Formats: sequence, C-alpha cells, structure tokens
Amino acid sequence: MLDRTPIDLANETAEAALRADYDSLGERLARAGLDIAAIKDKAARFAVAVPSWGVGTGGTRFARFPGRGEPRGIMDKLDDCGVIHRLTGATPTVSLHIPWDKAPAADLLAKAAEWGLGFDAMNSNTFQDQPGQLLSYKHGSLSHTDPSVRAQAVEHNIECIEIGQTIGSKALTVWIGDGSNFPGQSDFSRQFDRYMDSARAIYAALPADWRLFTEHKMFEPAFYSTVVQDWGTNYLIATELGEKAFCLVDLGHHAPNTNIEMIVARLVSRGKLGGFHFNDSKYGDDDLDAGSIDPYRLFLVFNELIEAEGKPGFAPAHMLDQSHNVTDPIESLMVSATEVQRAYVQALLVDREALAAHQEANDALMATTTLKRAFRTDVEPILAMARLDKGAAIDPVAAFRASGYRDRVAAERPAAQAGGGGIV
Ligand SMILES: [Mn+2]
Repeated sequence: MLDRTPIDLANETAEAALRADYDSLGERLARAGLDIAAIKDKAARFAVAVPSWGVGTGGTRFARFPGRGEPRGIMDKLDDCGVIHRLTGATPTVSLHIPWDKAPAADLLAKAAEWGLGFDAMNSNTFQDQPGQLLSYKHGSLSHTDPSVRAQAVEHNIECIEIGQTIGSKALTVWIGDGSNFPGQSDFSRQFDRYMDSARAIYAALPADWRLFTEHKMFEPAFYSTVVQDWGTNYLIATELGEKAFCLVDLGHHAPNTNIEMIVARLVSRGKLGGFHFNDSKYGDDDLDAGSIDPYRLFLVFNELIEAEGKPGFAPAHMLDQSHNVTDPIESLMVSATEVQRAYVQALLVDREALAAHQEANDALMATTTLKRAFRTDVEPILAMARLDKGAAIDPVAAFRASGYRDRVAAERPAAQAGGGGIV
C-alpha cells in the first residue's frame, strides 16, 4: 500500500501557495461570470479509466525495455492503478483485458476494494494467439474466412462479457487486428459481412444494461486495409447492431491531421459516440501520452463534448490507452489523467453564448479567439484544489517519487525479462 505521510507533508507545504493561486484565478473567472467552486466540483467528478495493461512498460516492434518493479499479474496491476487513483483522485476505474487479467472474481473485487476502485469496460483479445488456443488468428478473427475461427472469436467475446458481469463492468470494447496486407488478399465486402455476422452474435449476448464499443483503426497490424478502418465503418457497425452499440474513438487511430473533433461532433449528433481512448501521437497509433504533442486538439475534442453535455443518453466513456516506453508508467498515467481532466476544465470555460453569436455573425476571428481564451487559461489551481479536497496529491508525480513506492515494489517484484518485442 501507499504511505500517506509523504503525500500529506507535500500537500501541507504547498497548500498556502495553492490557495493564493486558486483565489486569484477565482477572481479572474468571476469577472467573466464563472464560479470557480462550481467548476472545481465538476473537475472533481471527472473520471478517466486506466487500462490494466498501461501500468506495464510498453514496447515497439523492435524491442521492449522493461522498467523496475513491473507488475507480475493483475493483482500487482491493480495495486499500481490504485496508486494512480490515490494520488490523482481522477481514475476510479480500471479496464481489464482478457485473457491477460483473468483471475477469480472474488480476488479482483477484494483487491479493487482495497483501493476504492471499480471496473470499467472489458477488453477482448483476438489479435494474438494465446497458449493452448485451438485455432489461430493469424489470418483474422471475427472476419476470418473459416467459420470455426469466427465462432471461437465470438465465444471469447461472450466469455469477456460473462467475466465482466461478475465484477460489475457494464461494457465490452472490441478491437480486432483483422485486415489485409496486400491488395486483392481479401474481398472487402465479404470480409465485412463476416465481421457483421460475428458482431451480431456478440451483440445478442450483451446484457440489457451493457454497451458494446467498437474501435476503429486505420492500419496495423494489417498494413493495407483493416476491417474496421475508420469512423464511417464504425458508425455503420454501431447503427446496424442496435441501440446498445456505440463507436469508440481512439485518438491515435487516425491519419495524421485528421479532424478528430469533427468526427466526435458527427458521432454525437447521431447518438453513437461511445467513448474515447485518450493518447497522443506525432506519427501514428497510441504511442505517446495524452496531451503531450497537441494539447489544443485534446481541448477541441472536449469543446465538442461540453457542447453536447446534457443531451439525452450522452455519457461517453473516458479511458487512457497509450504505450509507455521510456517513462515510469505510473507517472505517465497520472500526468495523462491530469491532462485529460485539464482539457475538460478548459473546455468548461468557453463562453458558449459568445461563441454561438460569433458563429452566427460569421466572425471567424472572434469565434476562434473565444476558444483560445479558454484554452490559454491556466486551470492548474482548479485541478490541484480538486485533488487536495479529495486527499489526493497537489503534485502527484512529486508525491509518487517521495513515496518510495517504485523502490518498494521493485524489491518485491522480480525483474522482467528484457528483449522481445511487441506492443502491449
Ligand atoms: Mn485503443
């Protein structure tokens, strides 16, 4: 467990300066008609899920360089996730990945309860073969040409739902690696029809109060085409499956320069936005920490979400999904959770009445300046005060380093094997 003493000591030292900064920001916001306490309460309620696989060190196709004290299994992962939530107060749920995180439900629930954690969406895995698995996914899973491979993949997804039901999860996220590497390798239409048949079988097994999230990705592991390539395909899937099916937007799964915030607006307008996998990228996929390259884009995504707040049934799921190759995963996830929360709070500051008026008047300059004004506001005192109120850390990374947690688990957990590749 985490020793509270260093957190409390650091908070005591930093509290007076924080209160001064918070009061000063409060005065500034009040001049714009904004109530800082109400915004802080919203910030405190904002939550983003941590993926269980995120607390391990990631890797690339070339190598993986394990960190110290890497989690040995799901119980260690839940401890690490608990630390992230204890220090940020922003990550109350964990998203499990099956079969990596298989464990008796009672053990999972007991460990989660130790840290005050719950369970977010379940994630199935048909993009790699597992030990003892009968049929291979080398040439696809839910869209495979062989019906028995498709049946195996469907069965696995249903098992994920069943496991999720025992631990209080309410959603299944499906991402498949199916696609093709060469023009002509697959018939696009027949392949998609096979995918839809499989997806319908999974959807039919979904409990009444569950949601199904499908995640699109433009490339990788297939390098010519993927079956669920883009948001349009994803929207087709969610629409054809039914009202419990929604599109999941992973920020890293688009071509560079894609206008993701507009995709978000489109999906919101049709009630099909399921949620997000937050990360950032310079070139592709979910390589980098949320907000590390383009925090303005993250803000623009949240600007669309705030615009949609209050719409019936609008409840997008928030999760981090990123690979940590050179940083301590706990530190990266804490910073990322805070960055996502920051974008949310900045978007709350947008003067929507003024923005709408500028849009109606075709005043492009004032419209964009209205957004920029919110984005430029340093909302750190609001985030830090929300953390302090919860007993979390004013400065999570500093508190984590002072806690000695990494040294302690490094002593308990045997060093992971170096070498090998694989994006995890
Ligand atoms: Mn993802």
